[in-house]
Amino acid sequence: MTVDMTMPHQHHHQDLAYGTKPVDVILARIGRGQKKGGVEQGPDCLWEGGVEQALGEADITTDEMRLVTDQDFGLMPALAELAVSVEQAARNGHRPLTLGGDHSIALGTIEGMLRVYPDLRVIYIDAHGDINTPSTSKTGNLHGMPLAAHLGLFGQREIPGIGFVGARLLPQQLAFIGVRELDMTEASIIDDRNIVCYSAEDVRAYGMAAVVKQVLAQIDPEGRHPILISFDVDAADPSVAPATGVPVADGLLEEDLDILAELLCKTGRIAGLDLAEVNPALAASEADLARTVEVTSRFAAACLG
Ligand SMILES: [Mn+2]
Repeated sequence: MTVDMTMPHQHHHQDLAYGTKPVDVILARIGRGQKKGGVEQGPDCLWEGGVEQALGEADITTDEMRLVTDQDFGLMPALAELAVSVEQAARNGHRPLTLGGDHSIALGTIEGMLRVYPDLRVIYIDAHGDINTPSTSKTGNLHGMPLAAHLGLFGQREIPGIGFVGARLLPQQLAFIGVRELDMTEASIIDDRNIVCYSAEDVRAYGMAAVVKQVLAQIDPEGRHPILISFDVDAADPSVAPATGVPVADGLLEEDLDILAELLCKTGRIAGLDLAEVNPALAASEADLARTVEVTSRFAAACLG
């Protein structure tokens, strides 16, 4: 057998223009990855309160609408079902937009995307690392563990029902933006594995445009990989997005989010988007909730536009 060494490398996804794929909306009414009530109402609140309108105004085509809830059979079956919904959307050539829900949704969304795009890149925008294992977690809350699960940092027996996660994410497929509250064990996991990580302080020091450029240069230097953006609203400053479960001071500002969304959208490779941790029950006022929903909706439309 002869091998033609002049053949260029096959770039499987290069022919696909992710930016123009229709969007499938998944309402993930999932709140049992943490203990504060109300976050399971986030998806409906986001969709009806601003996301639908923002996508429409940006002329983004939406196709299917799916619904997943953890109320009937519990958290793990809901997350396994979410993985299947995301997988189906991606296989149909669509971009899954998952509205959470607490950030345990990333167990389902990243899994679903990896089944279709093994070479996926994940840009995780969050105040927290969400990279605890059951043994390092101080709270035992699953919304703080999805990345550790995908990286295979703990045994599947440690959490009953998590067997649907293939644990096939490599550290070099992941980058953080906006992090500012890491447990010591999380910080060493990120350090030891050389995971690309830019804090909110880095964003203030270098500017968001420089940070995005660095992130893309580090996780996708050839500019050819599909990207999942997993956005936790607590990445934003509490003055920008107050209606969330675990707010942390000194976060990203509105202009940071605008630049972030614009530059990621410009890559043409956003293959999916998660919106997590909007909790309408934790808003101190109608105005606080409206601001949180508005900022999140604008971010979504700018990413997918
Ligand atoms: Mn999170």
